[in-house]
Amino acid sequence: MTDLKGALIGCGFFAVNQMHGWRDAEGARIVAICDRDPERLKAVGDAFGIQRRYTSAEDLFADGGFDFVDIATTVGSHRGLVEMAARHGVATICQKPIAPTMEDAKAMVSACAKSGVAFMVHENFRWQSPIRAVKAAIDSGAIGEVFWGRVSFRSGYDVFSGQPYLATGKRFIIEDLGIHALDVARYIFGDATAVTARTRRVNPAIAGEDVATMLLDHDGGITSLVDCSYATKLPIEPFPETLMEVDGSKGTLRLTQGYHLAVHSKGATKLTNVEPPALSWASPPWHNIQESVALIQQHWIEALRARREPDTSGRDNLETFALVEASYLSAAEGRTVSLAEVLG
Ligand code: NAD
Ligand code: 89Y
Repeated sequence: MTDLKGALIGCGFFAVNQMHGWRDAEGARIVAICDRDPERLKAVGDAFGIQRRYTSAEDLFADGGFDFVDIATTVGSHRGLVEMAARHGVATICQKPIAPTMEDAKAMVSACAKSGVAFMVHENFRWQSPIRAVKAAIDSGAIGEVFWGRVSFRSGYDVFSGQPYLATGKRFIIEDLGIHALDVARYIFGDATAVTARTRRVNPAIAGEDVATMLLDHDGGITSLVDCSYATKLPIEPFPETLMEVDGSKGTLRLTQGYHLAVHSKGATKLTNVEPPALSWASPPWHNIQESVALIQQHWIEALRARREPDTSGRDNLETFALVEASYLSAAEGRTVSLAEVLG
């Protein structure tokens, strides 16, 4: 079977991981790249040996010659680029957060649906091996029926030096990082119906909130707590580990720092090391995230070939984005917000 051909738009900080992932992927390769910044375009083009280079997305689509586009720009450009891809009938992956508003996010999903093109949001945290191990342990029935859970990401890591734009937005941690933890909560505990959130800014040098605590009601009656912080200075820095606690009718599960998974059931505790492998191009501590990039890309290739909706399709991601919107609204107004209110 011939490789799918892809184009990547946005050759910045995170796209380098995506380019490494595509280089190793089975069944797809990147044939063209685009960035409006010529220096970044050159750096990625030279590093990955891509000859077709564009400073304008319009020119890239006009020339065509690829089956899908991978959009790794920041949120402000997502809608315009996804709609452009839909107009050209090109299947699309778009980085998180899908859009700045629910209106934009819905318009993007609808544009792709109308054009009949596949649309996936690059929501990779649920593809991390430790998160997959949690899901497998729950699905094995070892801890019985789940009634409570926690998804926690607390760190003091300096994310601003690599991604300076994170310090300048009115919204920070929920939109940037909490969005992943909220998606993991949906993946493990099911869709949510309501959220109650509190936020805080501790770091005076940034514009948005760097601490958020969210209480979620899930469809099946599970309650979960999703908490994230970039203002938490711990003796051993856990970045970028997502930690989890799950209580069930027959036992408990704990995913603790250092990628330790403890499944306690029937009076015995099974301990497993679930640290992801560091791929050849990995740069610890990012290896956990980097492996999940490779895994979500392989999932995209398989879904596209099988004409199956990807797990984190645009349609699916509206539910995750609704949790982001509902959390900001809840924190601003000090009340519980139902997902129906923000989904419309
Ligand atoms: P960045 O600013 O370093 O890179 C973005 C690049 O896109 C820049 O080089 C910019 O010139 C280019 N660009 C912007 N608009 C463009 C347009 N219209 N046409 C062509 N080029 C354009 O940002 P980053 O830190 O690499 O983040 C990129 C995206 O990846 C963000 O959405 C961020 O949230 C996401 N991200 C995801 C993860 C993850 O684990 N999923 C981790 C980090 C960042
Ligand atoms: O942008 C963020 C993401 O998606 O994962 C970690 C990150 O790079 C910083 O919070």
